Amino acid sequence: MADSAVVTIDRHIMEEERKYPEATGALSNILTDLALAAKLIQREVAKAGLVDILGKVGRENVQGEQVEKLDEFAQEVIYKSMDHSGTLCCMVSEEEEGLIPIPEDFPVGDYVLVFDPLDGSSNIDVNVSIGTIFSIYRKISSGERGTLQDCLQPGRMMVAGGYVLYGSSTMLVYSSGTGVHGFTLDPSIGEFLLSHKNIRLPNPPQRYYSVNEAYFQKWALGQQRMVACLKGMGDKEMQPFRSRYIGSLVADFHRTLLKGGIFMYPRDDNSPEGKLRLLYEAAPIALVCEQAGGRASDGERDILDIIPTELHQRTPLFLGTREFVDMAEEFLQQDPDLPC
Ligand code: AHM
Ligand code: MG
Repeated sequence: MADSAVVTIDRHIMEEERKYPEATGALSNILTDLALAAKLIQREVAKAGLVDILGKVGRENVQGEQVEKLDEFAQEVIYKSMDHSGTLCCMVSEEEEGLIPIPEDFPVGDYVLVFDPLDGSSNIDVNVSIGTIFSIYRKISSGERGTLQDCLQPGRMMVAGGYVLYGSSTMLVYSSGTGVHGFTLDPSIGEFLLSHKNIRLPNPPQRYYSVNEAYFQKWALGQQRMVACLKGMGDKEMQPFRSRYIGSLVADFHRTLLKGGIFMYPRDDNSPEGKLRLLYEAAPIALVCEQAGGRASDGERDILDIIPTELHQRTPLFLGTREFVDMAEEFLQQDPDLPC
């Protein structure tokens, strides 16, 4: 690929596919369809302040949370963009309780799409960045149509994963296991253009920590001790970190990817398993993080090694610069009374 060339996402996906002569083109089709869905969602997100699309629908999703209208729109757009291409055997979404079958009258394929159509939805009506998170797995069951077994695969089996960030610009960032590629939507031509080649977490990183400290009292002592130490309140001399927290995973991670630091959503007394969902949120972000040279852990093991047992399983999440995630694991495993 010539360095000076303007590379659209379609061209990039095609050029990636050519590296694998045995590729059928199905994965490329899925990524291309996802990019189209992202543009449709972006168009509505950008209009959110203009039209009467805001406000709650007045019912709860399977997580027991209020569903925003844009969530429903994003869910529908992704489903409709992906249901007919003959590349997927089923889908699962954070917004739906069970497996989403491909309609009987459409052909099926060998891949599973796992997605969170619009994450960080509490930020929609305050003009703060939100995102779509996706991952793609190969079907492993013998049947033609997907089963739960196809959806409950560890992140290490992921074929591709990534996210779309609806921020001051719209970006699509993904990895299919050969590095991380970032594309920015040029609204004047409606194309995602390759803007961030082979993204790596910076070294040296910014010393940023990102966590919702309102839950401090509900954390385990090791977690409390770690954050106190990051603020420079420990006994040892440690250059204090700075704090950044948006409350929108895609945006908090995207900053971590480009600047370095650590993002944490630990378990607490109210959420003993953490809040974030392993399949829809943690695993795809973990793939991008690892592929960019970072680490993603639940405090004890790599997120990508966890074998899910339930579609809506939650997990604690620590991710970002490798040495900071290692440090978090040490804090969580040490005697909380130790000085830092
Ligand atoms: P959602 O799936 O309901 O949008 O919730 C997920 C979001 C993440 O984007 C973010 O990291 C987290 O919830 C913020 O939670 P909190 O408000 O507890 O800090
Ligand atoms: Mg979510």
